Amino acid sequence: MVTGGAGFIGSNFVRMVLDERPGWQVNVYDALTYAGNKTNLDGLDGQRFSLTQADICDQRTLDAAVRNCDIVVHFAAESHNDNSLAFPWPFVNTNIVGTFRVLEAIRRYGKRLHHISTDEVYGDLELDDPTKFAPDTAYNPSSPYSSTKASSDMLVRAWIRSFSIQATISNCSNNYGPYQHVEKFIPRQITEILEGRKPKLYGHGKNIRDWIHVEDHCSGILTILDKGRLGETYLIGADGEKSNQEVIELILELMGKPRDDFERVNDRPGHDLRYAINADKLKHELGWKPKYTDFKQGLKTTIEWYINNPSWWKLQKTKTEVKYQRLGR
Ligand code: NAD
Ligand code: TDX
Repeated sequence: MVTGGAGFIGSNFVRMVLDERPGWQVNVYDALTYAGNKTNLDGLDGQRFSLTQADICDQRTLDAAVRNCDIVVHFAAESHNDNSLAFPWPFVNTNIVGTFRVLEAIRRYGKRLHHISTDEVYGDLELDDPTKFAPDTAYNPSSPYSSTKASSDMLVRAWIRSFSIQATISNCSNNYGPYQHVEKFIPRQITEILEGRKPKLYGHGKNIRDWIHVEDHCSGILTILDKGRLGETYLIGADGEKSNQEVIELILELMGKPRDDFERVNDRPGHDLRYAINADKLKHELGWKPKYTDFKQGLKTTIEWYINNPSWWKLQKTKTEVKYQRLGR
């Protein structure tokens, strides 16, 4: 069972599972919020795939779905920092209360859980800090989004210790690739250019994110499901640190525009400066390694996906830019 399986990473994960695990059945459990899209799951094998459209906060429906599965991979979340600054409540509700509901269902029916989290729970690093986030780094979240994800991780840890549920956690860095909502940095810039506008860089643009292709995140999760030790936390990252300005310049170059053809817009309040992941535990203990080590190439194929799929993003684009206009970003 994959909660949030109609979203960006969840739908990529479902596709990978159905391709690579011929004996597995997948039930996507997703409320189809503004971020979930049924068409992300178009064309999947109807014999091995089903969709339950429901909220993780609805304990009855959730219990019925969990009772019928072996493993829950829990992606469902409110996932966008800018939204969390404008309207924090859905983040508290889905990310904290919703994860509590998932944990109670897991406890009741004795199932295995893998909880999907983020590197943002660790706060941010200075640009010149030689250390990276590791599994023993102290939690220090900054935004309503990251603090609710940190809270959800704490609940999972407590349920592991107090109730001996069978669970693992992964904290991954910034993903990019096909099917990412256009509210997020990379698809927003690609689609701004495709609509004849300039990319939008927040503040000074020196902020660093540690980019990983979504398929590498998904293969990391599968590795943890196959070989991960119960009760453990694994960090997933592919050594992809780039400043936001560098990424915008690369997108412009790949789309045949001058590298300085972008605008600077208002900064995000409380904007984290830098994230960086040390994924040694996953690499050395479980033998995982990323496939997409050439960021420029991964970005090129991502740009091609957005060029080839305007009907997928046009409607969400209009709504998203109305939201950004209100925020002055
Ligand atoms: P997304 O916003 O694209 O998808 C979230 C999905 O969850 C959507 O399909 C939505 O309909 C569903 N959902 C939201 N609230 C729900 C609810 N109450 N009940 C049921 N379904 C609900 O998000 P994403 O980028 O695919 O992120 C997935 C997970 O990965 C999240 O937990 C996020 O914190 C984590 N993560 C994301 C990144 C990243 O770079 N995008 C990096 C690390 C970790
Ligand atoms: O238009 C923009 N211009 C800009 O400069 C947008 C949308 C963003 N930015 C900056 C803000 C960040 O420094 O780009 C960086 C990346 O922004 P987002 O795509 O919003 O990602 P981030 O806030 O880093 O969080 C992401 O990574 C960790 C995901 O959205 C989270 O779900 C994940 O947990």
